[in-house]
Amino acid sequence: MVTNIPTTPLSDPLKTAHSWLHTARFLTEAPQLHHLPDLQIPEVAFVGRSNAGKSTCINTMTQQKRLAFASKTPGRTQSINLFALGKQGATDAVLADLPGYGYAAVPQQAKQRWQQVMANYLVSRSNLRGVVMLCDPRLGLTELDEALLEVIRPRVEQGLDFLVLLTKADKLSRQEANKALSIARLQTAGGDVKLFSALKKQGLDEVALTLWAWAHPPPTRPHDQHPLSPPAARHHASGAGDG
Ligand SMILES: Nc1nc2c(ncn2[C@@H]2O[C@H](COP(=O)(O)OP(=O)(O)OP(=O)(O)O)[C@@H](O)[C@H]2O)c(=O)[nH]1
Ligand SMILES: [Mg+2]
Repeated sequence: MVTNIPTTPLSDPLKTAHSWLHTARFLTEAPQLHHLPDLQIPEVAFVGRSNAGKSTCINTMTQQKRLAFASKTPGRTQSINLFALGKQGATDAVLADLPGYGYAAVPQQAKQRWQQVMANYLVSRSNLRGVVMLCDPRLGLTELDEALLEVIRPRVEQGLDFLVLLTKADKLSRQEANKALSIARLQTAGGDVKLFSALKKQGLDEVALTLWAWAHPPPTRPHDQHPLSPPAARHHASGAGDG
């Protein structure tokens, strides 16, 4: 008997993306940059002001209540937390939850130190493939967000993927949401800006598809100078000097 052609979940890009995100598990916590493991797989960083909803967004996308530490108290996330993605132990990407910036109660010195750590991370993390900036639309993109945009601009020009999520969209009317979208698009010079609500489960499909695509770029891209392309001269002939 001929069996039916299976419609496997994996044939549906949306299901593939969501089920991939649901594999997330804690990988490591790095209080400083030198504690970060040297990874060769794509990394996507979640950045934004304190309390913007970064940890909540990660928990929502991975469908896990307490993977990342979310809290009403700003400044809850104090280290870079990495979460591994990929089925059956085959890790093929990581999500990085970063501490937020701009929290008023943090002493000035600690603020500046962290801003420096984050800038260094964004500039130097070699496997960084994409950045999701989360922003509370009731505050809009602040000076610190704009400073961060400046830090990553050169890498975005070289192919780093970038997305702005206006979080807590459940708190906005449709008119307010449209206005916030327009302003953020202007501030990011036509960047990709989307609405997101963990509460109302708004924007989850778009974010899942985006993250999946970032972590799984097609094998042949037109400009092969992508930052994650393996250097051509990586495997030089060894044995020089052998006689
Ligand atoms: N209404 C609503 N509240 C949200 C949403 N997302 C996050 N929050 C709330 O916002 C607060 C901060 O969320 P977090 O996810 O801890 O924010 P964070 O950006 O990780 O904060 P830091 O770790 O301090 O940088 C919490 O009280 C969340 O419940 C949302 O989509 N809607
Ligand atoms: Mg957090």
